[in-house]
Amino acid sequence: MNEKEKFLYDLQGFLVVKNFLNEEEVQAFNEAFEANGDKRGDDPNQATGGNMDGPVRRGIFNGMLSWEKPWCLPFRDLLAHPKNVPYLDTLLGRGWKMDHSPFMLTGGKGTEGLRIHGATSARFNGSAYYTFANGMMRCGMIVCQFQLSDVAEGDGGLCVIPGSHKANFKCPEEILLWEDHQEIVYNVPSKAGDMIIFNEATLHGTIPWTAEHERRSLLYRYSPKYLHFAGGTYETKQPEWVSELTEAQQAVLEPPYIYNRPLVAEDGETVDRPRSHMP
Ligand SMILES: O=C(O)CCC(=O)C(=O)O
Repeated sequence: MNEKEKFLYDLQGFLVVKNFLNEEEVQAFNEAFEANGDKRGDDPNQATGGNMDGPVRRGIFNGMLSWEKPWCLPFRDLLAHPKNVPYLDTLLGRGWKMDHSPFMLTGGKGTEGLRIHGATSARFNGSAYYTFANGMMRCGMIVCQFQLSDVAEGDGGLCVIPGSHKANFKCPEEILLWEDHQEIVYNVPSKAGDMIIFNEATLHGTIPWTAEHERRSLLYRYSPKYLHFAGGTYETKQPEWVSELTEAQQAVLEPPYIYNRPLVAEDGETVDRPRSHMP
């Protein structure tokens, strides 16, 4: 993570990494979703009023890490992608983990949005937070959103309120519902292959989708080694198929703990096993 990226993430509470995935990787994900179209469900999270409402439910895919081979493979390869290791090390410290099962948000024109949410700094939140101390950024859960189709500003999809990870006051309801001060809400433009990293403390949500083409955003959420945000997956034990993964991928699915933890190395394939618990 270079100095410009650190400046932008610290300032805004999110960062766009252009061309994170190459064309072949984007194609592999899109092919996997097309081959498994029958697994699409309705997102249990629904819009709750204001300008986030829309006539169509958001579509969601999940469980991709255990899809039949070869469809699960690109998703497994993304767990400890070597290009992502420096971002995760810098934002979470060494020893980060998958928070819960990755999912893909999708939907065509008319798909509803989702109310803006996020912890901010208005009160101490031990699971979704942003701190800077001793020259280091540290975050609670963060979201890596990989775009599999293009998003122009105004198309809808992910929106953020830049800088709100440091906000000290409660966000007014009418802003959360995108009814008032729309000018502070940024619908992040991005291309297929880009990665947007944002902090769960940054106010964020979904603007209803207006483009003719389908939204396709793949979300991986990571937490520091001592934390698990969302219950239900990879919280207390490894999945049955863990032996099919590389050492690094296995380390990413370890439950939260610190002592004797394998730490993903820069190559994204191997792990370091430091003797100290304070690497
Ligand atoms: O990308 C989006 O539509 C918003 C995702 C979201 O709200 C979340 O990850 O908590």
